[in-house]
Amino acid sequence: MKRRTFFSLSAMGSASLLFAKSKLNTVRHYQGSGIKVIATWNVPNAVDAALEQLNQSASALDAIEAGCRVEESDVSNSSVGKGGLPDREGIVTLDACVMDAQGNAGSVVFLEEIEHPISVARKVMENSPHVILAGEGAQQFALEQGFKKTNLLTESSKAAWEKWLETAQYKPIINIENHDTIGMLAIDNEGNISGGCTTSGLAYKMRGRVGDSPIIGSGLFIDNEVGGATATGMGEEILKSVGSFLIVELMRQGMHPQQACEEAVRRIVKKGGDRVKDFQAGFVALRKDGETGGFAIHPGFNYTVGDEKGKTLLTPSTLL
Ligand code: SD4
Repeated sequence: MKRRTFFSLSAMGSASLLFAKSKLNTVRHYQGSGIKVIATWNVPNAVDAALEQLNQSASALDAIEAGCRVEESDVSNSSVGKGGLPDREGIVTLDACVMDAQGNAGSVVFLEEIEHPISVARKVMENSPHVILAGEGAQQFALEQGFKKTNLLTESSKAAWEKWLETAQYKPIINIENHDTIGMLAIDNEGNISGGCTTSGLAYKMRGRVGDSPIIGSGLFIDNEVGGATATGMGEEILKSVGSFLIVELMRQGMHPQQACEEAVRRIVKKGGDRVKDFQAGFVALRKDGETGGFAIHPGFNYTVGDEKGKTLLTPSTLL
Protein backbone atom coordinates (compact mmCIF):
# COMPACT_ATOMS: atom_id res chain seq x y z
CA MET A 1 0.00 0.00 0.00
CA LYS A 2 1.32 3.47 -0.81
CA ARG A 3 2.33 5.49 2.27
CA ARG A 4 -0.13 8.29 1.48
CA THR A 5 -3.03 5.94 1.06
CA PHE A 6 -2.13 4.29 4.31
CA PHE A 7 -2.26 7.61 6.20
CA SER A 8 -5.58 8.64 4.76
CA LEU A 9 -7.14 5.26 5.51
CA SER A 10 -5.91 5.29 9.10
CA ALA A 11 -7.22 8.84 9.56
CA MET A 12 -10.57 7.67 8.25
CA GLY A 13 -10.37 4.70 10.61
CA SER A 14 -9.94 6.85 13.70
CA ALA A 15 -12.68 9.27 12.60
CA SER A 16 -15.14 6.41 12.20
CA LEU A 17 -14.00 4.95 15.51
CA LEU A 18 -14.78 8.26 17.23
CA PHE A 19 -18.16 8.33 15.52
CA ALA A 20 -18.84 4.74 16.56
CA LYS A 21 -17.87 5.55 20.18
CA SER A 22 -20.15 8.57 20.36
CA LYS A 23 -22.98 6.50 18.87
CA LEU A 24 -22.39 3.71 21.36
CA ASN A 25 -22.90 6.13 24.23
CA THR A 26 -26.47 6.73 23.09
CA VAL A 27 -27.29 3.03 22.72
CA ARG A 28 -29.75 1.71 25.25
CA HIS A 29 -29.20 -1.52 27.15
CA TYR A 30 -32.39 -3.12 28.37
CA GLN A 31 -32.73 -5.38 31.39
CA GLY A 32 -34.80 -8.55 31.44
CA SER A 33 -38.13 -8.84 33.23
CA GLY A 34 -39.01 -12.54 33.46
CA ILE A 35 -39.70 -15.12 30.78
CA LYS A 36 -41.48 -14.10 27.59
CA VAL A 37 -42.36 -15.62 24.22
CA ILE A 38 -43.75 -13.98 21.11
CA ALA A 39 -44.61 -15.78 17.87
CA THR A 40 -46.14 -14.86 14.55
CA TRP A 41 -49.73 -16.05 14.00
CA ASN A 42 -52.12 -18.00 16.20
CA VAL A 43 -49.80 -20.74 17.45
CA PRO A 44 -50.93 -21.58 21.01
CA ASN A 45 -49.39 -25.06 21.03
CA ALA A 46 -46.01 -23.80 19.92
CA VAL A 47 -46.05 -21.04 22.55
CA ASP A 48 -47.10 -23.55 25.22
CA ALA A 49 -44.18 -25.79 24.29
CA ALA A 50 -41.77 -22.85 24.52
CA LEU A 51 -43.24 -21.69 27.85
CA GLU A 52 -42.97 -25.19 29.26
CA GLN A 53 -39.24 -25.11 28.55
CA LEU A 54 -38.79 -21.64 30.00
CA ASN A 55 -40.72 -22.57 33.13
CA GLN A 56 -38.24 -25.38 33.66
CA SER A 57 -35.37 -22.88 33.40
CA ALA A 58 -34.34 -24.06 29.94
CA SER A 59 -32.48 -21.60 27.72
CA ALA A 60 -34.34 -19.34 25.32
CA LEU A 61 -32.79 -21.33 22.47
CA ASP A 62 -34.19 -24.62 23.80
CA ALA A 63 -37.59 -22.95 24.14
CA ILE A 64 -37.46 -21.67 20.56
CA GLU A 65 -36.50 -25.05 19.18
CA ALA A 66 -39.26 -26.82 21.12
CA GLY A 67 -41.87 -24.27 20.03
CA CYS A 68 -40.93 -24.30 16.36
CA ARG A 69 -40.85 -28.10 16.25
CA VAL A 70 -44.53 -28.17 17.23
CA GLU A 71 -45.52 -26.27 14.09
CA GLU A 72 -43.11 -28.26 11.91
CA SER A 73 -44.86 -31.49 12.89
CA ASP A 74 -48.39 -30.08 12.66
CA VAL A 75 -49.69 -31.35 9.31
CA SER A 76 -52.62 -28.93 9.45
CA ASN A 77 -50.17 -26.04 9.12
CA SER A 78 -49.71 -25.73 5.36
CA SER A 79 -46.70 -23.45 5.36
CA VAL A 80 -44.32 -25.08 7.83
CA GLY A 81 -42.56 -28.46 7.87
CA LYS A 82 -44.59 -31.61 7.26
CA GLY A 83 -47.81 -30.82 5.42
CA GLY A 84 -46.32 -27.61 4.02
CA LEU A 85 -47.48 -26.88 0.48
CA PRO A 86 -44.88 -27.89 -2.13
CA ASP A 87 -43.17 -25.97 -4.89
CA ARG A 88 -44.65 -26.07 -8.39
CA GLU A 89 -42.96 -29.42 -9.06
CA GLY A 90 -44.70 -30.97 -6.07
CA ILE A 91 -41.65 -31.03 -3.79
CA VAL A 92 -41.71 -29.61 -0.26
CA THR A 93 -38.58 -27.55 0.47
CA LEU A 94 -37.93 -26.01 3.85
CA ASP A 95 -36.10 -22.92 5.17
CA ALA A 96 -35.26 -22.20 8.81
CA CYS A 97 -32.84 -20.33 11.02
CA VAL A 98 -31.95 -19.75 14.65
CA MET A 99 -29.97 -17.06 16.42
CA ASP A 100 -28.83 -17.16 20.03
CA ALA A 101 -27.98 -14.67 22.75
CA GLN A 102 -24.27 -14.77 21.89
CA GLY A 103 -25.06 -13.63 18.36
CA ASN A 104 -24.41 -17.06 16.84
CA ALA A 105 -26.58 -18.07 13.92
CA GLY A 106 -27.42 -21.17 11.92
CA SER A 107 -29.62 -21.62 8.90
CA VAL A 108 -30.79 -24.17 6.36
CA VAL A 109 -32.31 -23.33 3.00
CA PHE A 110 -33.96 -25.46 0.31
CA LEU A 111 -33.86 -28.50 2.60
CA GLU A 112 -35.88 -31.57 1.55
CA GLU A 113 -37.30 -34.58 3.42
CA ILE A 114 -36.27 -33.55 6.93
CA GLU A 115 -39.10 -32.87 9.37
CA HIS A 116 -37.32 -30.45 11.69
CA PRO A 117 -35.31 -27.83 9.80
CA ILE A 118 -35.18 -25.67 12.96
CA SER A 119 -33.16 -28.39 14.70
CA VAL A 120 -30.89 -28.80 11.68
CA ALA A 121 -30.33 -25.01 11.68
CA ARG A 122 -29.32 -25.26 15.33
CA LYS A 123 -26.87 -28.06 14.48
CA VAL A 124 -25.41 -25.92 11.68
CA MET A 125 -24.85 -23.21 14.30
CA GLU A 126 -23.41 -25.53 16.93
CA ASN A 127 -21.68 -28.32 14.99
CA SER A 128 -20.46 -26.78 11.75
CA PRO A 129 -18.04 -23.97 10.91
CA HIS A 130 -20.76 -22.33 8.74
CA VAL A 131 -23.91 -20.24 9.09
CA ILE A 132 -25.97 -21.41 6.10
CA LEU A 133 -26.19 -24.84 4.47
CA ALA A 134 -28.32 -25.32 1.36
CA GLY A 135 -30.18 -28.11 -0.41
CA GLU A 136 -28.38 -31.40 -0.87
CA GLY A 137 -25.50 -30.36 1.37
CA ALA A 138 -27.90 -29.35 4.15
CA GLN A 139 -29.67 -32.69 3.86
CA GLN A 140 -26.39 -34.60 3.88
CA PHE A 141 -25.34 -32.70 7.02
CA ALA A 142 -28.71 -33.43 8.65
CA LEU A 143 -28.36 -37.15 7.97
CA GLU A 144 -24.84 -37.13 9.38
CA GLN A 145 -26.22 -35.45 12.50
CA GLY A 146 -28.72 -38.27 12.98
CA PHE A 147 -31.86 -36.84 11.37
CA LYS A 148 -33.98 -39.26 9.34
CA LYS A 149 -35.51 -38.76 5.90
CA THR A 150 -39.27 -38.46 5.88
CA ASN A 151 -41.94 -37.75 3.29
CA LEU A 152 -43.18 -34.20 3.93
CA LEU A 153 -45.90 -34.22 1.27
CA THR A 154 -49.19 -35.25 2.89
CA GLU A 155 -52.23 -36.54 1.00
CA SER A 156 -53.97 -33.20 1.41
CA SER A 157 -51.02 -31.06 0.34
CA LYS A 158 -50.53 -33.37 -2.68
CA ALA A 159 -54.22 -32.97 -3.55
CA ALA A 160 -53.98 -29.17 -3.19
CA TRP A 161 -50.95 -29.12 -5.51
CA GLU A 162 -52.72 -31.30 -8.11
CA LYS A 163 -55.67 -28.93 -8.01
CA TRP A 164 -53.31 -25.99 -8.41
CA LEU A 165 -51.75 -27.66 -11.47
CA GLU A 166 -55.11 -27.39 -13.27
CA THR A 167 -54.48 -23.66 -13.72
CA ALA A 168 -50.87 -23.39 -12.52
CA GLN A 169 -51.38 -19.70 -11.78
CA TYR A 170 -48.81 -18.43 -9.29
CA LYS A 171 -50.57 -15.84 -7.21
CA PRO A 172 -49.92 -15.94 -3.47
CA ILE A 173 -53.05 -14.82 -1.67
CA ILE A 174 -52.73 -12.49 1.28
CA ASN A 175 -53.06 -14.37 4.59
CA ILE A 176 -54.24 -17.52 2.81
CA GLU A 177 -51.59 -19.21 0.72
CA ASN A 178 -48.73 -17.88 2.66
CA HIS A 179 -49.64 -17.76 6.30
CA ASP A 180 -48.48 -19.58 9.39
CA THR A 181 -44.73 -19.37 8.99
CA ILE A 182 -43.58 -19.33 12.55
CA GLY A 183 -41.11 -16.72 13.71
CA MET A 184 -40.55 -16.98 17.45
CA LEU A 185 -38.59 -14.93 19.99
CA ALA A 186 -38.05 -15.87 23.64
CA ILE A 187 -36.43 -14.49 26.78
CA ASP A 188 -35.37 -17.03 29.41
CA ASN A 189 -35.17 -16.57 33.15
CA GLU A 190 -31.56 -15.46 32.88
CA GLY A 191 -32.76 -12.58 30.75
CA ASN A 192 -31.19 -13.88 27.52
CA ILE A 193 -33.01 -13.71 24.19
CA SER A 194 -32.93 -16.09 21.22
CA GLY A 195 -35.07 -16.57 18.13
CA GLY A 196 -36.03 -18.94 15.35
CA CYS A 197 -38.00 -18.90 12.13
CA THR A 198 -39.20 -21.90 10.09
CA THR A 199 -41.27 -22.24 6.92
CA SER A 200 -41.98 -24.23 3.80
CA GLY A 201 -42.02 -20.89 1.99
CA LEU A 202 -44.58 -19.77 -0.52
CA ALA A 203 -46.85 -22.41 -1.98
CA TYR A 204 -46.08 -23.32 -5.61
CA LYS A 205 -42.89 -21.24 -5.66
CA MET A 206 -40.31 -21.93 -8.37
CA ARG A 207 -37.97 -24.78 -7.61
CA GLY A 208 -34.96 -23.46 -5.70
CA ARG A 209 -36.71 -20.36 -4.38
CA VAL A 210 -35.62 -19.21 -0.91
CA GLY A 211 -37.48 -16.52 1.04
CA ASP A 212 -36.63 -14.24 3.94
CA SER A 213 -37.26 -16.70 6.76
CA PRO A 214 -33.81 -18.37 6.89
CA ILE A 215 -31.90 -15.17 6.12
CA ILE A 216 -30.33 -13.59 9.21
CA GLY A 217 -31.38 -9.93 9.39
CA SER A 218 -34.44 -10.35 7.16
CA GLY A 219 -36.55 -13.17 8.63
CA LEU A 220 -34.92 -12.98 12.07
CA PHE A 221 -32.47 -10.92 14.04
CA ILE A 222 -31.36 -11.08 17.67
CA ASP A 223 -29.11 -8.80 19.67
CA ASN A 224 -28.90 -9.73 23.32
CA GLU A 225 -28.24 -6.11 24.32
CA VAL A 226 -31.46 -4.92 22.73
CA GLY A 227 -33.96 -7.61 21.71
CA GLY A 228 -35.14 -9.40 18.61
CA ALA A 229 -37.50 -9.30 15.66
CA THR A 230 -38.91 -11.79 13.17
CA ALA A 231 -41.01 -11.63 10.03
CA THR A 232 -43.78 -13.33 8.10
CA GLY A 233 -45.32 -12.72 4.70
CA MET A 234 -43.95 -12.18 1.21
CA GLY A 235 -40.28 -13.02 1.53
CA GLU A 236 -39.29 -11.28 -1.69
CA GLU A 237 -40.42 -7.95 -0.22
CA ILE A 238 -39.11 -8.52 3.31
CA LEU A 239 -35.65 -9.44 1.99
CA LYS A 240 -35.30 -6.10 0.26
CA SER A 241 -35.63 -4.10 3.46
CA VAL A 242 -33.76 -6.42 5.89
CA GLY A 243 -36.67 -5.71 8.22
CA SER A 244 -35.75 -7.70 11.32
CA PHE A 245 -32.31 -6.13 11.57
CA LEU A 246 -33.88 -2.72 11.01
CA ILE A 247 -36.32 -3.23 13.88
CA VAL A 248 -33.57 -4.25 16.31
CA GLU A 249 -31.51 -1.23 15.32
CA LEU A 250 -34.47 1.10 15.75
CA MET A 251 -35.08 -0.36 19.21
CA ARG A 252 -31.40 0.15 20.01
CA GLN A 253 -31.87 3.82 19.26
CA GLY A 254 -34.76 4.01 21.69
CA MET A 255 -37.84 3.19 19.64
CA HIS A 256 -40.53 1.08 21.28
CA PRO A 257 -40.90 -2.37 19.60
CA GLN A 258 -44.34 -1.40 18.34
CA GLN A 259 -43.09 1.76 16.65
CA ALA A 260 -40.09 -0.12 15.26
CA CYS A 261 -42.36 -2.77 13.66
CA GLU A 262 -44.52 -0.01 12.19
CA GLU A 263 -41.49 1.71 10.67
CA ALA A 264 -40.26 -1.55 9.12
CA VAL A 265 -43.68 -2.15 7.55
CA ARG A 266 -43.76 1.44 6.25
CA ARG A 267 -40.39 0.93 4.54
CA ILE A 268 -41.70 -2.17 2.74
CA VAL A 269 -44.85 -0.38 1.67
CA LYS A 270 -42.87 2.58 0.39
CA LYS A 271 -40.79 0.33 -1.85
CA GLY A 272 -43.70 -1.91 -2.81
CA GLY A 273 -45.69 0.68 -4.79
CA ASP A 274 -48.75 -0.84 -6.45
CA ARG A 275 -47.69 -4.36 -5.57
CA VAL A 276 -48.59 -3.69 -1.94
CA LYS A 277 -52.25 -4.51 -2.43
CA ASP A 278 -51.28 -8.06 -3.35
CA PHE A 279 -48.89 -9.05 -0.59
CA GLN A 280 -48.76 -9.27 3.17
CA ALA A 281 -45.75 -8.60 5.39
CA GLY A 282 -45.78 -8.56 9.17
CA PHE A 283 -43.27 -8.37 12.01
CA VAL A 284 -43.18 -9.07 15.70
CA ALA A 285 -40.54 -7.68 18.07
CA LEU A 286 -39.46 -8.37 21.64
CA ARG A 287 -37.29 -5.99 23.60
CA LYS A 288 -34.99 -7.23 26.36
CA ASP A 289 -37.21 -5.64 29.02
CA GLY A 290 -40.18 -7.73 27.83
CA GLU A 291 -41.91 -4.98 25.81
CA THR A 292 -43.44 -6.33 22.59
CA GLY A 293 -44.78 -5.08 19.29
CA GLY A 294 -46.41 -6.41 16.13
CA PHE A 295 -47.59 -4.83 12.90
CA ALA A 296 -48.51 -5.80 9.33
CA ILE A 297 -49.55 -4.25 6.04
CA HIS A 298 -52.99 -5.85 5.76
CA PRO A 299 -55.62 -7.01 8.24
CA GLY A 300 -55.59 -10.73 8.99
CA PHE A 301 -52.26 -10.81 10.78
CA ASN A 302 -52.09 -11.84 14.43
CA TYR A 303 -49.47 -13.01 16.90
CA THR A 304 -49.24 -14.89 20.17
CA VAL A 305 -47.54 -13.62 23.32
CA GLY A 306 -46.83 -15.76 26.39
CA ASP A 307 -45.32 -15.28 29.86
CA GLU A 308 -45.71 -16.66 33.40
CA LYS A 309 -49.35 -15.60 33.44
CA GLY A 310 -50.35 -17.44 30.26
CA LYS A 311 -50.74 -16.54 26.62
CA THR A 312 -52.70 -14.04 24.57
CA LEU A 313 -53.56 -13.79 20.90
CA LEU A 314 -53.16 -10.21 19.69
CA THR A 315 -54.52 -8.67 16.52
CA PRO A 316 -52.60 -5.49 15.78
CA SER A 317 -53.81 -2.60 13.74
CA THR A 318 -52.43 -2.60 10.21
CA LEU A 319 -51.12 -0.02 7.79
CA LEU A 320 -53.81 -0.45 5.12
C1 SD4 B 1 -41.42 -16.80 2.76
N1 SD4 B 1 -41.85 -15.38 4.63
O1 SD4 B 1 -40.92 -17.87 2.43
C2 SD4 B 1 -42.08 -16.70 4.12
C3 SD4 B 1 -43.52 -17.05 3.97
C4 SD4 B 1 -44.34 -16.75 5.16
O2 SD4 B 1 -46.26 -17.06 6.38
O3 SD4 B 1 -44.01 -15.98 6.03
N2 SD4 B 1 -45.48 -17.33 5.30
O4 SD4 B 1 -41.43 -15.82 2.03
